[in-house]
Amino acid sequence: MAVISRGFHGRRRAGGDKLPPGQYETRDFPVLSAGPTPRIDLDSWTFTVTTEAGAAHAWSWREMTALPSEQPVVDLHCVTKWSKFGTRWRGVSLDLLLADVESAAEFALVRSRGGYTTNLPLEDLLDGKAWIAFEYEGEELAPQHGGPARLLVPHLYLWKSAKWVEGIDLLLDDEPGFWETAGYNNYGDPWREQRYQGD
Ligand SMILES: Nc1nc2c(c(=O)[nH]1)N[C@H]1C(S)=C(S)[C@@H](COP(=O)(O)O)O[C@H]1N2
Ligand SMILES: [Mo]
Repeated sequence: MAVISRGFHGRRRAGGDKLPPGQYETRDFPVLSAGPTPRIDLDSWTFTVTTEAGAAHAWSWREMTALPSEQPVVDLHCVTKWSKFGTRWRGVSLDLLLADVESAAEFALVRSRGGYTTNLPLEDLLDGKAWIAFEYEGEELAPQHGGPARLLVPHLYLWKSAKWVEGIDLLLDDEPGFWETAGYNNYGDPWREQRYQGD
């Protein structure tokens, strides 16, 4: 028997297929920070990947910005329910940064200036899904949005996109970060509406 599900095909939410459940579209770019915006000096800026064996791989600002970069255009989804479509960034892919890093880790803990942390499975940083981003809409990334550089991992809720990123620890065992310790979901997939623990 052929079943045609008219209801399913006929219904489209406002925002079309780009809006995850429970979200609304905004044109603004709200600022959400758990603390003050740090002032970061580019001459002393470093980004460090540390493996589970303690090996450190570090890039200066000059080294980072001299690497081949990409210009991802992505939708952002914040757990406070706003989504912003079609944002354009420039950044270096984590695939490139992790290519020569020897590790058996399955988890990552991202660290920012000021003590903010967030965790995610290492595979969520790979395969073109994450960048160290330092430009937004053709301009240097503004301090309140994480400048000089932030993690950009847009397929997860935006709290995973750590602003003022300083490094990533590669871990054999998962370690919850700032919001994950405070009751937010450990993974944070907007399409499965994983806002809080237990979602
Ligand atoms: N270092 C740091 N990164 C952070 C935060 C923070 O407080 N500190 N807030 C997170 C949260 S909850 C969100 S929603 C986004 C907000 O990014 P925006 O301020 O650029 O919109 O940054 C995330 N990254
Ligand atoms: Mo957030």
